[in-house]
Amino acid sequence: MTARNVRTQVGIVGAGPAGLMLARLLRLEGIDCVILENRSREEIEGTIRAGVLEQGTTDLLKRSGVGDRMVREGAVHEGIELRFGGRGHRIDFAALTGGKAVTLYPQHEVIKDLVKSRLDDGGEILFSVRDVRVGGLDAAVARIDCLDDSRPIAIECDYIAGCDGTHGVCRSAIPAGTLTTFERTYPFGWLGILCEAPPSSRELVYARHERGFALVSTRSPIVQRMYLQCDPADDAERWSEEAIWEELRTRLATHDGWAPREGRIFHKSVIGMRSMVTEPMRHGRLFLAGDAAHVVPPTGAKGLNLAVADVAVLARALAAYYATADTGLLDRYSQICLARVWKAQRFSWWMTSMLHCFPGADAFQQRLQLAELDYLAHSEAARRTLAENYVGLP
Ligand code: RFL
Ligand code: PHB
Repeated sequence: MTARNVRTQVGIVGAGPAGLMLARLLRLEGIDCVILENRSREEIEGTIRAGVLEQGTTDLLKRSGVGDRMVREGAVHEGIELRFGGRGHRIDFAALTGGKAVTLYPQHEVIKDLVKSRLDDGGEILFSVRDVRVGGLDAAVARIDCLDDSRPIAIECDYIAGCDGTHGVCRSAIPAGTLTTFERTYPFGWLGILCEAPPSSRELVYARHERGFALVSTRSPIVQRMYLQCDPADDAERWSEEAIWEELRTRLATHDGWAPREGRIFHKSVIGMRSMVTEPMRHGRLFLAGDAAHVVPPTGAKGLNLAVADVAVLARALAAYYATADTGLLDRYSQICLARVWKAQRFSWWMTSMLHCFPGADAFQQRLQLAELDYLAHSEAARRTLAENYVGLP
């Protein structure tokens, strides 16, 4: 089969939130790009992941003309509940942050909106490509090679955006010894479920219990999302519906008799919990963004939001470069992103540490956890710190 050769300004590897949002922002700046994705459109539009969008993420989606459905169908949440010792304590985001909030709108719906906007604009996304390789990172022109069916495609570009997530190929294409990786793996995972039931609570509930963490989230008036701390090696299939509800009832119970509203569970999976940061987030013509550069445990609901924040910086830097040939902002990309990434890492680690049972933790550590939660319940300053981080730092 004859090879296809493409020349573009920016080659984007990965059609997750980072890659698709970058393509949208570049389009608004009149910058040409190509997106390569190794899964099919159906797969990326059907993968269940995040749900919480920070204020800055929703503002950017709206400003970029891809927020209409999110505004219509998303649910604005002005607070969350922290639950421990059988009692709930509300964190009032609106009051503590001057009116800010988060929006509950599933990640795969964001993906659908971004894919549709790109295709409606006549942009291309190469789905289901194989054998993606990136090169020329230190040369005058960067290059991406892949196979579309069995047809070779060669893309030459000025820059590559590595938006291919944790298991992608871009990070590992950077020469050994040039990156430093900071990493922590937690000794537990989350069992996540989707069920057919009405909402159990008006806002998200983050619960700490002696048997482990539990989280009540939502997807729509008829579909709910809940999580339970579990062994990271657990097989979701071995958790029966009854065992899941029993554990959720126990961990979420309050003295005034609150119980989750139950319904058929139609999706369950176990996810690991990890913190990881790669420094720097750039090598030559390759810029890493989103999960390709950093991973947070989901307790702070930050992953997707960090991915969007990275590409907002990258799009601005590329726009400045194409307008003036000045590489100043591109040169500061890593430094600008990492300042935010580390703060989100700290917040996600702190929420995780405060709310989970650590195997082997002694009574001293458990008392400290409870003291931290009690401090939050009784100090407005402490609640403001949580609220400011949860809705998203500027
Ligand atoms: P993604 O979404 O992983 O997208 C990467 C894309 O690249 C493709 N790919 C390749 N394409 C071409 N060639 C290759 N060699 C490739 N290798 C991979 C993949 O198929 C994929 O389509 O990364 P991105 O764009 O950086 O986005 C990151 C977010 O997806 C992630 O951080 C969030 O889902 C994390 N997360 C949450 N984030 C939040 O902000 N709020 C939340 O409430 C939240 N909840 C969650 C979460 C993640 C979860 N899981 C499953 C880990 C809840 C869960 C349960
Ligand atoms: C979700 O709705 O999937 C969700 C909500 C809050 C989190 C993590 C995940 O902290």
